[in-house]
Amino acid sequence: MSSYAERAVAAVEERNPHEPEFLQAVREVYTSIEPVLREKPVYESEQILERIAEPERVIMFRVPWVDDAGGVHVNRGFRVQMNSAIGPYKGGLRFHPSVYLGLLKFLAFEQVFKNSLTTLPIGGAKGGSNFDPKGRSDAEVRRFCQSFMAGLYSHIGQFTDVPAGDIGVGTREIGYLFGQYKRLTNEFSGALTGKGFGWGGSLIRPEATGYGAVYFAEEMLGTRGDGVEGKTCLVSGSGNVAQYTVEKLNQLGAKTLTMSDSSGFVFDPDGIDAEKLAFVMELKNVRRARIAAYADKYPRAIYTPSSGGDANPLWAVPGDLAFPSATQNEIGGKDAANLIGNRVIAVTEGANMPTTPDGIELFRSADVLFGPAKAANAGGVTVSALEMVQDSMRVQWERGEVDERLRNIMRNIHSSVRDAAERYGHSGDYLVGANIAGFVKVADAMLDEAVV
Ligand code: NDP
Ligand code: 2IT
Repeated sequence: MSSYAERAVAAVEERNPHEPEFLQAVREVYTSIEPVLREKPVYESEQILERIAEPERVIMFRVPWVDDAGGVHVNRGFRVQMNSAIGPYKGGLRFHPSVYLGLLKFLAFEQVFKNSLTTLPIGGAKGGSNFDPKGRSDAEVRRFCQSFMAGLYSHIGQFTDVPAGDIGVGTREIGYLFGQYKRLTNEFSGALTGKGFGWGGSLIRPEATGYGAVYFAEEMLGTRGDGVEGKTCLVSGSGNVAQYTVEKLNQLGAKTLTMSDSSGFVFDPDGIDAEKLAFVMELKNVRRARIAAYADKYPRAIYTPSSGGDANPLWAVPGDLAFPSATQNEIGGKDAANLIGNRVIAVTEGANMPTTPDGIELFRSADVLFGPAKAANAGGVTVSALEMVQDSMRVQWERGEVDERLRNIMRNIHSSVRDAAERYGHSGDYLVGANIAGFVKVADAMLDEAVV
């Protein structure tokens, strides 16, 4: 007879046939929490797996806007409010042409368990649009953001749902979104996080995801008497998460060899030091140009354009630690095999679901330390939740205080994930541990709150 997890996966597949990323995320979680489902049959009798994969609410709206030449465009806006059992909905907004409902359902589903792991009282959500910011002027992005918020504002709020950034949404976009929210509601409240420090934001929020991922790697390596100091590192992406991953790696004495964008990657044999990272930040955040320009500026670096093949040459560069920090499914089976062939010690997921299921299996069987996204990249939403605390108290904490809290929470996430894996007979398996620890808290809250 099939298990409850298998039956629930089959039911979710039948209901959501054209959403491959969502199904991938659900399969991974459900199959890895089997031990806890066996231990507590009440999860089945109360249909927790059926309920937890169904968004509490989905908002979908038209986003019309006018380009600089007067042309009219229409995009699609979404907010997937997945689960509010342990707190108000919380999660980022993604602006990227690949966005559709199924992609946001995967991200919102992951967010539920990630937010549970942070130890803070936040439910899970995700939103965004298929708007492509590339090549758009500042004024076009501003008009788009204002129109997006006109469609969203009545569904969010400090006690309801608190969006933040994700791919394509950084401090600039949060500013435009926040200004419009404030205008429409006549209220200055912490309804968005990732705000500028001068208008209600938290210090360390820009750094939090990248710093948190490196802190998590440090914890994992610590279990083997090792650390990031002196290691060579492969980082993908060159956006928010990648930039602050490299910054923290530099601070801790590691050397980063690679960064990338969707056009290609750079390999710098001398390492991307603080000065070169400042160049990348200016290139990506101010000039909004391509990473290829890095190799023009630093001629010892080699630029390789994306080929679209089934293996990414970035992951064939020899390195001790890998930090995939761009997007989902960016490490496939061949990439994992290449990393293992080059004796990678740890893979720490800065992006959401960057490793495919066959990649994960290979890392497991090769005994590579594997930090799954919902634990390893939880630092971003952690400091978002700390921003909510500061907004409620009408205070702003010092940089050192926020960083210290982030460091402690990443340490706690690491130990709760390890403990859960150990308790259920999967010692050292961070994937099983993260899924179980994240799930149990939300599922038990759902039991307490009855069938709603
Ligand atoms: P940014 O928009 O700042 O940067 C994204 C980077 O990834 C860019 O270099 C971008 O290249 C690259 N990228 C995006 N899509 C693709 C793609 N389809 N193929 C190849 N490269 C791509 O986003 P973030 O750094 O904020 O987010 C990166 C990842 O981290 C995402 O998975 C996000 O969900 C996750 N994350 C982000 C958090 C945050 O706080 N921001 C928190 C937790 C997770 P290009 O410029 O060419 O598009
Ligand atoms: O994937 C994520 O955790 C984020 N994009 C951050 C969400 C948040 O609310 O800060």
